[in-house]
Amino acid sequence: MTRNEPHSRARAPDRVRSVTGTVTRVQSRHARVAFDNGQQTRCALRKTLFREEDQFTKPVAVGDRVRATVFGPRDAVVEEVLPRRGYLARLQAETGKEQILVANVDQVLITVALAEPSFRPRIADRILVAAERGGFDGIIALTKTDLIDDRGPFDEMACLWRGLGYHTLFTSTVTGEGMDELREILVGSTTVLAGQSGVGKSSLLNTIEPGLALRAQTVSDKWGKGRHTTTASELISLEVGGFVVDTPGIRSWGIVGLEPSDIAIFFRDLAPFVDACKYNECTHDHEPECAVKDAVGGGQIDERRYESYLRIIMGMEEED
Ligand SMILES: Nc1nc2c(ncn2[C@@H]2O[C@H](COP(=O)(O)OP(=O)(O)O)[C@@H](O)[C@H]2O)c(=O)[nH]1
Ligand SMILES: [Mg+2]
Ligand SMILES: [Zn+2]
Repeated sequence: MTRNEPHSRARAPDRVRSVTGTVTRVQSRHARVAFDNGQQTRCALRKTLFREEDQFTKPVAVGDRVRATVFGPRDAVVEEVLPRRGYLARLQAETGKEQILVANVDQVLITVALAEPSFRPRIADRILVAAERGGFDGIIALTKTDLIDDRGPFDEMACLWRGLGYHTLFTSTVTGEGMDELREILVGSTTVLAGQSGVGKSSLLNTIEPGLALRAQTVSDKWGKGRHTTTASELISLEVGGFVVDTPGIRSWGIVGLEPSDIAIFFRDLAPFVDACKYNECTHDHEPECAVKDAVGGGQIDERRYESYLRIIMGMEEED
């Protein structure tokens, strides 16, 4: 009988419970689980969870809902991963397997500064592709409103995104603008943070809950860069309920494995037109009889969004 076999602990069967919870961190043979009653415990992973033929690099991912058997205060085993609602993943080149960064993501909070660093709306459009592909909501926070005088041009962009159905809000940690709205957005959901460095992600988190940003730093940030090429992420629980995760790299991972002709269907405004193009593999760039280009010309698709789309496919061709 090995130390890890559960029947060696069967002496107190009245204390053995089956519980569900959310995985907040994954190690090679263990996972930290936030149980639904609020307790967090380091759990062993049942050996049967490890299957060679699996499409994923690990059997359990951050964000997974799991069922575990609890034998005692520090003694629990993850038995089963409950069905995933979708996930954010990258392809591991060496094995061809998917590395899940976060499972059961509800939304990505795309953070774009109005100034310092200068406004770069195309980054948001790019991350929105990842959200559409992953099946979760894209929310855009336009930060540092206290630094600008004329909000007109930014209001226009906000209207454009809102018109596509993306919740867009203005924030400032200096004036407090948008903070109540942001809190409501985060409560009870699993939110992935995305955006360039310096746009104010950490400041937003700390305004919501003091000290949160430090806890939400990625494991690789805390333990030194370069040690992990595969970045480990960690789910941070909010006092108000819900989780946040700060995962760098979503910008490029969102489009990994896609062909240029596959990108347009993840642009909500371009997608309705792609079937009407003459060529099946149309990239909506140089091809004749392209319904997407016609829609741009006819004003049904905003030129700024089309430009974002073109930048993405041009970047992809450069990477090949
Ligand atoms: N004026 C102003 N500065 C901000 C705001 N939010 C963040 N900053 C500043 O921007 C810099 C980068 O912020 P930080 O939260 O670390 O950005 P992160 O890299 O996205 O986490 C810091 O110097 C912050 O003080 C804001 O709303 N207004
Ligand atoms: Mg930060
Ligand atoms: Zn086309």
